[in-house]
Order: sequence, then C-alpha cells, then structure tokens
Amino acid sequence: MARHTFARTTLAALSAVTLLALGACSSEPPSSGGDTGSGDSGDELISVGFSQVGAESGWRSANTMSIKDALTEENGFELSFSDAQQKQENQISAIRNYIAQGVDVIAFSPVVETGWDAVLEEAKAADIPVVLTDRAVETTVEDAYVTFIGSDFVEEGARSGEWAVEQYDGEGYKVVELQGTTGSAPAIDRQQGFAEAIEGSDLEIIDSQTGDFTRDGGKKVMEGFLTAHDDIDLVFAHNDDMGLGAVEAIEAAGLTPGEDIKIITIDGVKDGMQALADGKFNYIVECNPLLGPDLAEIIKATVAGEPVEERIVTHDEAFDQEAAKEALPDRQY
Ligand code: GYE
Repeated sequence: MARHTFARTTLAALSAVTLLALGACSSEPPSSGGDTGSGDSGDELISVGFSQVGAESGWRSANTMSIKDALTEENGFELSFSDAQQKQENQISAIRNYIAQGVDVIAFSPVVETGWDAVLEEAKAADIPVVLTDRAVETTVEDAYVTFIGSDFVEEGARSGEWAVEQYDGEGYKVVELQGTTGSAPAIDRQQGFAEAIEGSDLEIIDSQTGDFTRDGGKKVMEGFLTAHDDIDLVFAHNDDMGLGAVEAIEAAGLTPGEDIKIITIDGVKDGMQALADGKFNYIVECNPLLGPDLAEIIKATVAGEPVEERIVTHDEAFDQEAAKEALPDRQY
C-alpha cells in the first residue's frame, strides 16, 4: 500500500486558496436582492456528520475536543457529532443518519477495521465524500474515502519495541502486552510493529490480551497477568490509559511500577506524561490526537473540489522520563 507523508505545506496552500475563496464571498457588499436570509456573513456553512468511536481514553477526549473546536460555525461548519460508545453498529447507524440528512461531508474514526463496505457504498451512492480520521478501514469499495488522516501505528509500535531493545536487550526480559480494542487498526498495527522490533533480541512476550483501550480494562488484565506470572519485567500497553490501569494493579500487588516492572505506553496524554515524569512509566511514544484543524482544512478542500493526499500521516514525538518533565508544563492535552 502506498503511504504518503502529509505535506503540510501543500494542504496549507490548498486551504489558503479555499479561505481566499470564502473570504471573497464574505466581503461581497450586502445584497439588496434579499437572498441572504441571515444577518451574518451570508456564507454557507459546510454540514459535517462526525461519528466518534467513544470516550474510552484521555486520547479520545482530547481528539473530540480538537474536532469540536475546529468544526465550529465561526469556522464555517455545521457539525453533527455522535459518540458510538465503542460499538460498530452505533457508528453504522450514525453514518446512515448523516446520509439520510444529506450532509456535505461525513467523517468518522472507525472503531474496527472491517465491516464497513455496505455503508461506504451507501455514502458513495449518495455522493457524500467520506474522510477517515485517526483509524483506518479495510474495504473492497473503490474510492471509498477521500483521505485517511492519522498516525502511523505500526511505526509507533516499532518505536516502542526499538526503545525496549535498546534499554533491556541481554537481560532476558519477560514482556506482557495490553492490547487495544480487538480488530482496531491501532491494536493490530502496534502489536505488529512492536513484535517486529523485538525480533532477534532476548525480549520475550509471555502474554498478550486486550484491555479495550480503557484504564479499567488495563487494570483488570494486568491483575490477571500478575496472578498468572511472577516473572514480568515489562508491560507494553497500547495506550496510556491501560498503562495507568496497570500501574494501579502493580502497586496493589506491592510492586513498584517503573522499577520492579517497567512500562512503555503510546499516546502521551497529560496523565500519561505525569506518570512518566513521576517515574511510574519508562517511555511513551506519542500519538497526536489534535486532528481537528487539519480535518477542517481537508473538508474545506474537498468541498471546494481541490485535490487532497490520500494518506496524511501526523507527526509523533517520543519521551523518556527526563523529556516528559520538560514537556509537561506546555502540554496541551
Ligand atoms: O491510542 C487510544 C484511543 O485510535 C489512536 O484510540 C487512537 C487510539 C488511542 O482509545 O488511546
């Protein structure tokens, strides 16, 4: 699959053109013909239906806030937002509602990768462009979506694994993995990236189960791991929340997280960064949730009929304990 890196400048240039065009509309003298009903600028709002996965994690809350902050009326959007509570059937019915409403653009963050063909066909038949944010789909529908904007999850797993090898190879570390939601792109890809990165080292994954990207899920699964194994050296958690749940389980078992059992997570939300700065986590690979502003530009470009890259990869950092202490004061989420 061809993966393109997002040329921010290209999109910025596109959106500048779009904004200029919109600006030109709004600077027209007030019409005397009476065809502008509203007393405001008279610009047409772009209607967007957004189906969010849920509110399972700190990452998701930051992502939702970023989307709602960007797709405002002031910025030219009329947003219908729905929370699917981590259920694919809820997402599918929300998308069907948006199709029935005849929104200009549908955007969604697919909870799992497969099972979208029918609804994507329906959106296509209705001529409503679809933008994927954050997570990918696997589909046989041709030209099913305009673009997929989000992180490279295989890369995030690989960076986590590479750091683990750098730090701990040669010590025979036993690793347990807290997986994200089964069947979701970040769970599949992060697992793959990590496994590939530790191949050839003496780190060994001794157990791996889903905690569904939640703090509670991470805690429960970690409690089970601690009962089943007395030789755990390292936790690889597919997100901060599950890592924070693991911290609770490890402390309740009388052990010290970050020392007796090392913890690597992905996301970099404030609570995770705080745990890293406090020495309870050992490493975080960031996954940037602030997709709203880029999504707004993509939607404007799409509606204006301008080309958009088919894959837009967001930039992610990584932090050890010292870097977390430095970054925390300016952290936005
Ligand atoms: O890492 C996790 C969230 O899809 C990248 O979903 C997102 C993941 C994120 O629940 O915290």
